[in-house]
Amino acid sequence: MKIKDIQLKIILDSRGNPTLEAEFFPETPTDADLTRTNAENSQSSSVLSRSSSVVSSVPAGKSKGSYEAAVLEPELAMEKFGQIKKSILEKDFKDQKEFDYFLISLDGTPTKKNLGGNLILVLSMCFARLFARHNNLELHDYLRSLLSTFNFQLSTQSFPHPIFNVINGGAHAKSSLDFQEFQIIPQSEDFAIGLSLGEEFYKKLQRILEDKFGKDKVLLGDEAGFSCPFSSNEEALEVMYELIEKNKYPLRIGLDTAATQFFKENKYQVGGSGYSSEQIFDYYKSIINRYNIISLEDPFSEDSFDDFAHLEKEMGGAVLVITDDLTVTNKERLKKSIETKSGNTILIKLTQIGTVSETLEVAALAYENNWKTIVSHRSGETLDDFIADLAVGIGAWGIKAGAPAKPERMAKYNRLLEIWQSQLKV
Ligand code: 2PG
Ligand code: MG
Repeated sequence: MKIKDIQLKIILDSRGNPTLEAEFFPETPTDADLTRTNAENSQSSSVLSRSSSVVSSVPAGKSKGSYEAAVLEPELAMEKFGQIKKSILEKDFKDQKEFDYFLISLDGTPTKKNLGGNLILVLSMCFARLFARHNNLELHDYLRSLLSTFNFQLSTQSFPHPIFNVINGGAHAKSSLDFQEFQIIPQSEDFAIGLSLGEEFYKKLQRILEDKFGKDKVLLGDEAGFSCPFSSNEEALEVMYELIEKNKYPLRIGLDTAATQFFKENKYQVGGSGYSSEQIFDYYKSIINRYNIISLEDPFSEDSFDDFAHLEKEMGGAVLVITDDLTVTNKERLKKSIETKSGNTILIKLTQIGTVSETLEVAALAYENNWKTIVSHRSGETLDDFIADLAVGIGAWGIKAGAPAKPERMAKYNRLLEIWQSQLKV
């Protein structure tokens, strides 16, 4: 597939920070293409859609792992793009891998620090969208088909569980909470039911928090979850747990503690005290049991393979032990985690590695080793809904897209709803 033109520009993300948006324009269909397409499909709209452009944009993290792909300042990325644009437009790419690895080789560094993971990714996502359209495929079907290029055939038809981050702490809020994300996860396999449960819980929680702290003290964090002056992590868990129990909601609680953020001088600083890894381990065990917690993401700092392995060994049968900063969607770090049994579920973030192909390769590796995947947004988001298709495409166990509020989060949940409804019709 040849690309006729690419436009790159700077837009603002949900935190008001500059980020990249790319637009790919396909080669205009030739007369032969038009005749062929008309014969294949009598609806001329398909021809029109094939000839229109596609747009993608990249989000940005705040609690980032040290091993993530490099991010360039958007202004500098624009300059770099000016240097490589011609070489991209000259080529006729046979598939996603060829496109992505062309950019990887142009960059020439393991961390993509030359061109920037953000620049490479925004181009890679646009290529995926254009290639899917070129082949008359829904993006999620196209992404699923790409898994097989990494020798993995997905057999399950499950739909991702939405993971709603309803209380924000850590780096994502001004509150005193050490833990970053307090999530609810519907137990229903029906996505539409799960979404409405999330909405109902979120609205009830808002009323409870406003009564407890006063309206002016209930703010929103970066991922649209509530940010309030809780006195401890347990106080936040207690409010959520009570609400679930009182209404008998089929919801479980999940946590992303994002422990790298509060690991200082070899101790986990929680609630004003320093915990050793053994102490924080025992603390996690007690809250998992008390609040019937289903998942724990980044409970230890980003190089603590052994501590993750310990938790996986003791609690892995009952809890999703999720690696985020530990694995950073990186094949080598996932390999090490698999070898050391440091977890059972990997968080998948396109931005951490910087291309669609490498992301899929990591997902395939996870599945081959019986790990689950959860696709995730970033705290600084855009209106792009690519990750919804990615989560469905790779058959992820879940998708983390923030609270069910704010347009940049709802874009993902609404796209999932659209895919869910379209699958019901089949
Ligand atoms: C995380 C992410 C997304 P950030 O830690 O999982 O929720 O946060 O995008 O700030 O790295
Ligand atoms: Mg995380």
